[in-house]
Amino acid sequence: MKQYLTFTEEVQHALANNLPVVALETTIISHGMPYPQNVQMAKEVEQIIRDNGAVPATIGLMDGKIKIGLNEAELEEFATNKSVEKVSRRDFPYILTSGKIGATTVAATMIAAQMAGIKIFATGGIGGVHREGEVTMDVSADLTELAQTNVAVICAGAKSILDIGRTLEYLETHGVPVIGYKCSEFPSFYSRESGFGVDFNLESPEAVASMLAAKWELGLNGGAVIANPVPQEHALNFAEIEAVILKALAEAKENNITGKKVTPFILDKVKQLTAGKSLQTNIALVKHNAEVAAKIAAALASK
Ligand code: PSU
Ligand code: MN
Repeated sequence: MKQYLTFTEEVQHALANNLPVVALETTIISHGMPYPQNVQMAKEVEQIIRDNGAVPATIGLMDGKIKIGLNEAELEEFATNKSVEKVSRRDFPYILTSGKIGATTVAATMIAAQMAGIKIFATGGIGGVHREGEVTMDVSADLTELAQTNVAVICAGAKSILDIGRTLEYLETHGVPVIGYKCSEFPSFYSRESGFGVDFNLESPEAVASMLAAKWELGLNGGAVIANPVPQEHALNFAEIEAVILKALAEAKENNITGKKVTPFILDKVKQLTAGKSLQTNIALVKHNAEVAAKIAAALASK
């Protein structure tokens, strides 16, 4: 498997010396935000991780390799190249053997992180069970990955474009702990509330690190969701966002959008309908997740 991985010097050095490392995804760059905010966000997030005592490893597929850590030119490529494919578990073999450029989703980033020996991953929001998913069977592969791969995902919850209740039920069935980091309500990405609770509330990076270490020492395979609500000053109003989401969902239906196009389509509509506001919130919450993830990675490395 190692023949498919390449590392930047910074990440290789960190992994060889047991220093804290935080994985980052590329779909958020290629399919989640417009240029140039996407590449600027990517660089700032990496710096926040360094400032908080860990090494960032942004992950992407390029030239037949799974790159663990990207240089500036590569980040720019993911941010600008329109032919970058969205990669989940199913897509690895095709993207690698065709030499295409693949941006990793939450699921794919978890897989690559586990291959590289990275346990902590920061992103914006996870995929989940889509609304009407009980009919369409549109359930993100992020959830099946959380069920089996030993990587903790620090995120601002799940966007309410999803059916958050069914998403949490799915995670419960598959034994994935949902931890509220300094909160007891599961956040819905742009907002700090969702109407749903978390399984456990933890108040420090050390407490999260201890829980993760115990889970994996017990041989309980799978990931964990560490839900870190967007800081209050950047949060959007839940009811306002709901109205926007209903419009976006209706447009997706009208246009018969299916498969892996669903999430990027809806995210793009939400972005258009909220003008620049949602983008600022999105950037702020990713930065906050990076900071918390770096602290958890540092606490885990010192165990
Ligand atoms: N949710 C967001 N922003 C995102 C995504 C999800 O709020 O950018 C991206 C992530 O990369 C996630 C993927 O892993 O979409 C899920 O896609 P799908 O629903 O097709 O599994
Ligand atoms: Mn889907």
